[in-house]
Amino acid sequence: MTKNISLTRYLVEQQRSEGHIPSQLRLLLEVVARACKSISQAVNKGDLGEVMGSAESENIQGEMQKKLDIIANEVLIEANEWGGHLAAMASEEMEGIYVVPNRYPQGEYLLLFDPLDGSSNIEVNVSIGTIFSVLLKPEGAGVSEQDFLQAGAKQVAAGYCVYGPQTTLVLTVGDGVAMFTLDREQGSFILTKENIKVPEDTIEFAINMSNMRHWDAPVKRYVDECLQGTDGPRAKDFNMRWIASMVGDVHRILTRGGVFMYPWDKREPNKPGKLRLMYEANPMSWLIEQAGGAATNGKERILDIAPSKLHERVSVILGSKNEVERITRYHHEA
Ligand code: AHM
Ligand code: MG
Repeated sequence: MTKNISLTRYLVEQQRSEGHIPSQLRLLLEVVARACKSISQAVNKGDLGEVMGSAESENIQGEMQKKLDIIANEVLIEANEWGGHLAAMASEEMEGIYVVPNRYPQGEYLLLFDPLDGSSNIEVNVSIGTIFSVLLKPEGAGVSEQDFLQAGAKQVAAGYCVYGPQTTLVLTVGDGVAMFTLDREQGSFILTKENIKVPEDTIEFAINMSNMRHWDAPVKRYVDECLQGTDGPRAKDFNMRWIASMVGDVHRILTRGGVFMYPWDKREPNKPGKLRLMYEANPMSWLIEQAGGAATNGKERILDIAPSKLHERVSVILGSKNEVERITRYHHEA
């Protein structure tokens, strides 16, 4: 374990010696981390606070919102709107972009987030999290939704905070992946792992098996071969996990390897997938790539996809490199 290096110190060092982050980006990341601390507090209260249950409203994706989805969204907006580091924000929970109000100075960054990912897990006390992605606003006056439509490869910072048995913030600014654990006594995130590497091989896969009959042939082939274990072409037994919180599944993969899939399926053939490109797939894909893994939609690197709308969906296959490459090959062979 690294010795008591706070997130603040880590970011200052990244700024000073590595030159990865300008001061405005450092401020932005500190503010996001502070917001995650507040969200963690709210999540922790559970039934003791006024935070549980449905908000009786739907988001733009037609999904029912939980009270905590809305609380987390508000915490992130309120924390970030006044600092002068942002031009605008976009969220899974808001239809359009949120432009920083005129009463505050406008910065040069754009922040996207899924304020509370995996919210079906709130009531059952299973890990949930906040996912975020940071882009630079293209030059020019004003800010519009069009400014957000940049490929994931353009991200300047990305991360998530998982609210589980521990609250852990995981971050990349393009110089590898670092993990920070929230020390509740100190009230700060402390660096606990650096230079995270996802093993290239794995015997663990994560997919919602109940959708099997709806999958495409390449995904069926891959999972079927895993299930055959030592009797099949892979000649080894596989293990399966599905947390139903992408943050939880990705966190496991960054910790011990594995492959995560939420592929396109026939339930809604017109949608490319369930997960959203800009604030779920892109930040997670960059973290995974920064840790030596890979991320595709089956055919194309996720980070290369040019988005055409803010809430665009995408098929996601990410994790240990050799498995992701195998699944991609199955897609090309099909
Ligand atoms: P959410 O952002 O509305 O919470 O949905 C995203 C979540 C992911 O975290 C998770 O991987 C997936 O949806 C689980 O979906 P399912 O319930 O279909 O297994
Ligand atoms: Mg989500």
